[in-house]
Amino acid sequence: MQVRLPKNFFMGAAMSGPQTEGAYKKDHRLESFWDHWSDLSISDFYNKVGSYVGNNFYEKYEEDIKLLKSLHLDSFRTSIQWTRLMDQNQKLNPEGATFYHKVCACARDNGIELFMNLYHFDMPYYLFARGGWMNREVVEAYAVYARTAFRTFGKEIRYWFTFNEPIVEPDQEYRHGVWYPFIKDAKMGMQVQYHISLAHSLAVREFYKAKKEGYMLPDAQIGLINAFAPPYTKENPSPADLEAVRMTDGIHNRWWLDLVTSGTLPQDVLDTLEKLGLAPEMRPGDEEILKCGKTDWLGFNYYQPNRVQAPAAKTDEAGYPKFADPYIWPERKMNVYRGWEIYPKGIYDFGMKMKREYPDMKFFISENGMGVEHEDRFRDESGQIQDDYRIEFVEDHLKWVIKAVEEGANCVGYHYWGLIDNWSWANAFKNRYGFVEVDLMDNYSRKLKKSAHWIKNLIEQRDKEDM
Ligand code: IFM
Repeated sequence: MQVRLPKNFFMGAAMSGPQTEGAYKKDHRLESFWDHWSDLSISDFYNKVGSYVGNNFYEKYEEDIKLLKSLHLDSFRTSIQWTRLMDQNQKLNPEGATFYHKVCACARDNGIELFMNLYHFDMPYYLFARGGWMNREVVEAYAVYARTAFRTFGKEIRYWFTFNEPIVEPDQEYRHGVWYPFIKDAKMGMQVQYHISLAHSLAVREFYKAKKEGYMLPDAQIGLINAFAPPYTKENPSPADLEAVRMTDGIHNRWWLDLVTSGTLPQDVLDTLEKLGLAPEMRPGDEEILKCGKTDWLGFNYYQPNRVQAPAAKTDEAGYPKFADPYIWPERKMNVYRGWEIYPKGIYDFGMKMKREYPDMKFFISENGMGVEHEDRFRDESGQIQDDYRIEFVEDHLKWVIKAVEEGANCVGYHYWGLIDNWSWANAFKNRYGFVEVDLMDNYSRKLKKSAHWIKNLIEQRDKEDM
């Protein structure tokens, strides 16, 4: 298979506000969940680098957007930080708004299509202190924030997203307890997941309202982005292995896919949760809210497949029912730095699933990338990082994306994560993902890696053929 990019296909890159902006105290920005955790226990972060730094996008956004353009990328996703745009009385913070207006203007002037996400795991701390996603008031507060964002930037941004990877906070903060506040409570995890689903739906309702009232561009679109890790099991699965697949797929994928395509949650999953005493608390009228959750399109973040098998024990260490154990595929190839399996065909399998089961929903690959530790050792004499492994990774994935498109998947683009090395939560700057290096010892200066030239040539080649 040769990489020949489809025509009329977004080729861009993704990053996020909390991972790039830095300037954490500028514009009267509020304290975020991450700032609070960093203050509380900086040793939880790789090399004690907390949430404050980003990659200095706040100062360098013009340089970065020009960089995108110079690499022939046509689109760029980032996120508004709730903490920067709003004050603690849930009113617009004009200083924060000015920053995002400048980013929008810069993208427009450089011909870059901005994909704007509203939430990337970055809750204002004062709301987290009130219970975070466990609290219905926070769901309401998110709707106010979304409404404010749509009405403030509606004429400047065409492509909007409510959440990035809404599965991550229920998992990391409440089910697996690996992020602050380190809770391991399956029931809370489901409640948080449910409340995020309501928050998404209320935001979509606000989007269409704002559109109807003329605040948005006439062709504005709204979507949701999730890490839809395709589920796999053993070659000759037992009924119990298949049951593990059903619930893993149900909670991680179908939950969100049903929400954005039909405004419902998968009944078989809700039934199982009910039987096990894990069902979220739902209020009268919620069904109507969820019905508003249908979107125009979908972002598919793909890094790794989810291989599962029947759990060895019925309950986990906290006594909660267990749906699955990991299954180690004997042939797996790993990204050892991140501990994630590399399986490019997963991207194609998901594309085919979308074609079969959700044929009316268009989607794009909203994240795909390779984080590598100590990239310095791959520097050549000229000082450039020779990241051939990244080129191979992207090439292998793009081949499967193209195959899916050729076989009828409604996939309209590919965004690499992340264009420029950025801060990655508890891992901080441990694993570098960028096509562009950030030198932390030299005022966050940017330097192209080998892969930046490669992607530029690939897109240039397609654009030349188009002429
Ligand atoms: O850095 C993250 C991003 O915030 C969400 N998707 C996965 C990336 C790489 O770990």
